[in-house]
Amino acid sequence: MNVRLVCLLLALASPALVHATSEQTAPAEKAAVLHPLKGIVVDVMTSRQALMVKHEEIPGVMRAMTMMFRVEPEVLEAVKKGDAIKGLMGRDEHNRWILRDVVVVAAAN
Ligand SMILES: [Cu+2]
Repeated sequence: MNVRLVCLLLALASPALVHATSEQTAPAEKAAVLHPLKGIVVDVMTSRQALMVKHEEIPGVMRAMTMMFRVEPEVLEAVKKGDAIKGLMGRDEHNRWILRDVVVVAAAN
């Protein structure tokens, strides 16, 4: 079997593989929907591995409010009270609110 034939077979096979994979993972993908969020860190809750964030409205998802988000441990070191942040909010596999890809857009004075 030459290389070109192998490539052709892979090209023919891959859409079917992608389709099968996306069907199997659809529920997880749905649970992992993330929405852009902007807000201010109200508190760094190290013991709960979470931030309390006063966030702006997320159109179609959530009104503006102050709420807790679980974050990666390194985020707890990278942000401080009063920082303006942006990130992606969603829910984890336990249905808890999470914030991912947290970036400080304006550090607290
Ligand atoms: Cu909220």
